Amino acid sequence: MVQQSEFIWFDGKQVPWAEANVHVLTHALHYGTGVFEGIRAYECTDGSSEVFRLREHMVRLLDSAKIIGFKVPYSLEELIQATEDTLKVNKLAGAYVRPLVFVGEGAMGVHPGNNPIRVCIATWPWGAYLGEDALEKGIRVKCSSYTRHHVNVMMTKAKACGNYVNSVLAKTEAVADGYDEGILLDTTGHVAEGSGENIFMVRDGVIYTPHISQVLAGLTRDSVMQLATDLGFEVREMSIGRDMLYTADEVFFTGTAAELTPIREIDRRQIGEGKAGEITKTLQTEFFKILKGDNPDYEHWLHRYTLD
Ligand code: PPE
Repeated sequence: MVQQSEFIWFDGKQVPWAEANVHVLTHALHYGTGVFEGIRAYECTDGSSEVFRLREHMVRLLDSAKIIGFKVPYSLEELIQATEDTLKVNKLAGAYVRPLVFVGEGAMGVHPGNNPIRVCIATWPWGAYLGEDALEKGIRVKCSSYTRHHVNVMMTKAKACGNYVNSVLAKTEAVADGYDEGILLDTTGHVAEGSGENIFMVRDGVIYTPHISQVLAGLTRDSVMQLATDLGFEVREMSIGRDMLYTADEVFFTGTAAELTPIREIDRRQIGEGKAGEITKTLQTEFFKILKGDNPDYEHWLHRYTLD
């Protein structure tokens, strides 16, 4: 069960958690007509808090809406302010933040017509996405029997609700088969991403990740690529076959929810030494320092706030 907080920002107001409800004929419930974000806020070492890359997440939310064709009734600045206000009213020093823009009730039928565009921002405490041990010991994953979206079937750059049925299929299959997560291959058979994560591999000290053409442009992916480059690692984007993952020295997932999670086994093959690799651990340590506000070089990624 999600750990409830007191208020959810809904269409411009702070609404008590239990009252943030919609009608069953909400368009988005029927046709997946919504876009969302996943953002995390962290409590920093100095006692303040920060929302990680809040502005970029909200830009991506507005971009997702633009791709699907929704006009969001709030500005970028209003969404940023609403997020900070919601964290504060809920007295959350650290949290997961879930903004959702969706087509509300009105007309039925595929055409969204003049149905209202509704916006909410929920915040709640959320621990390690793939289990407590995952960040330390790594997880077991399988290549999914489901294929990731073709770029002209679903809009892969939009974090659209409907797109996630594909993720749900991959995740439930992986869990039912005894794995922690699934890796989806793209329509050419190359590695795309996890059900809710981007993927990286390390070979001979070089870090590789699939091109962003068919995957979500993850902000954690972008952050880790910049961090790794700054640390002196070579980072390359390229097409990756699943066989290349099998023989990689290290493989890891990145995502707001998953943070930086090592992968220790893929399709019953041990990856590297079957535990978090050295480069993965270095990146994890340095990334968490940034998230905790301990690396001033990346202060521009942090939206700081304090609870009164
Ligand atoms: N790919 C997919 C398909 C994806 O859903 C996410 C985030 C990423 C990559 C990584 O993107 P970023 O968070 O910007 O680094 N998935 C969100 C939702 C997870 C969920 O179960 O809900 C998240 O991590 O918040």
